[in-house]
Order: sequence, then structure tokens, then C-alpha cells
Amino acid sequence: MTRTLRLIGAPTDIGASTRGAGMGPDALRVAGLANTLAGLGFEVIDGGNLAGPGTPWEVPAEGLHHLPEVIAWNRLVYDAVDQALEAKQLPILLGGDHCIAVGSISAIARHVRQRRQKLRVLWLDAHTDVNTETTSPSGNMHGMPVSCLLGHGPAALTGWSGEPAALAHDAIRFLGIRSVDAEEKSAIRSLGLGVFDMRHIDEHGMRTTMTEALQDVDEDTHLHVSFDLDCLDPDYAPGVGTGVRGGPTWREMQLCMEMIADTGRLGSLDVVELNPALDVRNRTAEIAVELIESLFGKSTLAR
Ligand code: HAR
Ligand code: MN
Ligand code: MN
Ligand code: MN
Repeated sequence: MTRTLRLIGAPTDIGASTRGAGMGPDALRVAGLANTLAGLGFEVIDGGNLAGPGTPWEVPAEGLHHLPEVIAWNRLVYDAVDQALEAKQLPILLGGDHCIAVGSISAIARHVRQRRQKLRVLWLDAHTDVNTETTSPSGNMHGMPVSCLLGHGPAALTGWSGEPAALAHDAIRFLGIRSVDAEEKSAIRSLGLGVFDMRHIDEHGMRTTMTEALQDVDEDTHLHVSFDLDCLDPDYAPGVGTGVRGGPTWREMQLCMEMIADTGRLGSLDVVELNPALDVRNRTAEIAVELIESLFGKSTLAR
């Protein structure tokens, strides 16, 4: 049976510190995402862009930045991802900044629980995004989605999956991490989160790291990949708002994607933090498309 993929555009930079991620969905389209996936034998439906609130010019001085708009965007994302899953389509959420992962992963968690499957989230990112209202140094909501999903975020963005926490602490693995705020470090330790930081990848290599990250993924597992493009080294992926030196190379990221594809359990995907305003001739979008192609099973030799 042909698998149907549904592209869902969420053109917003509402949770970010830098403007521009709202152009991400169209940059991925221009880089040929739909045709590339169709070339692998999938049916691809581009559902277009969600229409959420604009980003106000003024950034609030205090508290959570743009919380009402972040909630509105996540409601739209939740509904669109939920509808795709109900229609047995594999949702590919095109961001947009990373705050929209609250809506997508909440919808996915509810769906997975109803089907008595196991959820495993791979958070590919330079950052752990596990700040809260009280720990965030910036007030930017793209640094907080993981806390919302673990049940510790701002109340208005927590509990959307129908349970207090969309994710158990051991349902998520972080990869490529190299920028963690002081209070995030304590949270990682106290929550017992599985973080494969860059030192881990340096010491053990991507192959061993991915084998560890994918441990216990079985035929009952729904694998969700939340792909923040700043996971990649900025030499390869300059088009992001908060790039951090010292990330995985293009080849390391390819292997990461190929090993996820090999599990056959990929059930949903977020592609976030692409900022075309900071990109160089759409290079980051093109690299993202090539990596997504590997994630969906492109192989040099196998048919
Ligand atoms: N940790 C910082 C903060 O919370 C920076 C977060 C940047 N986040 C992203 N997503 N780009 O990973 O403000
Ligand atoms: Mn992120
Ligand atoms: Mn990031
Ligand atoms: Mn727990």
C-alpha cells in the first residue's frame, strides 16, 4: 500500500528570538521537498500553510513572549496533525520555529496512546529546549517545548494530549546537543532525560550513538523525529536563527537519518527553525530536503 505523506506548513517565527523562520515552509517547497518524496514512491499531499496570527513588532519585555499567539499557532498545528493521523497520513510539519512541536507532538501522543503503541521522540537539535517560564533566560517559547510536553511547561501549553504529560521522561532522546542553559542542566539531571550531546557523538561516533538512541524501538513503536535544523553544524546549515558551532557534519547527519529509516518505524516528522532570511542561496533548505530524503529511505545502492 502506498504511504501518504501530508505536508503541513506552519509559517511562523512567533517563538523565536530572530525573525524569518516564518518563511521556512516555502523555502522547503522551493527546494523540492514534495517532488523528492514523491520520487521515493510516496503519495504526497501538500496541505498548504496554516493561517495563524502574525508576529507583533514589539517583543514583550517580561514573561513569556507572545504566549497567546504561540497558543493559537499550536492549536492550529494540533488540529492539522490530528486530522492527518486520523486520515492515516504521515504528517510532516514544516516550521516555523520549534515552539510548534507542542501542538504536533501532543496530537501524536494522543493518537499513539489510543492505539496502544509506544511513542519514541528523537529530538535532533543543538539545544534541549527544556526551559520553563521560570528558568528561561530569554522568554522565547522555542526554548520550552520539551518542558510543555513533559508536563512542566506553562500551564496553557501543557496537558494537550489528554494526559498531564504528553511524554514520559524516557520517551524522548536528544541528539547533537551543545547548548544547554545552566538551569536546563539541572532539569536534565532531575528528570533523567536521555541526552546524547556532541561529546558523546565525538567519543562514540554517530553509529553507536544512534544504536543507543534507537534501543527498544520495535514494531509497536511510533517514531517521531523533531528535526531542528540548528542540529547540523552551521558550516553546512547557515540558515538558522540560533546556530551553534560544533555540530554534526553532513555525513554524520546522513547516517543518523539512514539509521532511523532502517527501523521502518518513522511515523511523523517536524522540520523546524529553518530561517531563509539568514540562509545562503537556499542551501540549508536543500540540505534539509536531502536529509529528509534519507530519512524516508533513500539509499545509494538498495532499491
Ligand atoms: N536555550 C535558549 C533559550 O531558551 C535558546 C533556545 C534556542 N532554541 C532554539 N531551538 N533554537 O532549539 O532561550
Ligand atoms: Mn529546538
Ligand atoms: Mn535549536
Ligand atoms: Mn518519569
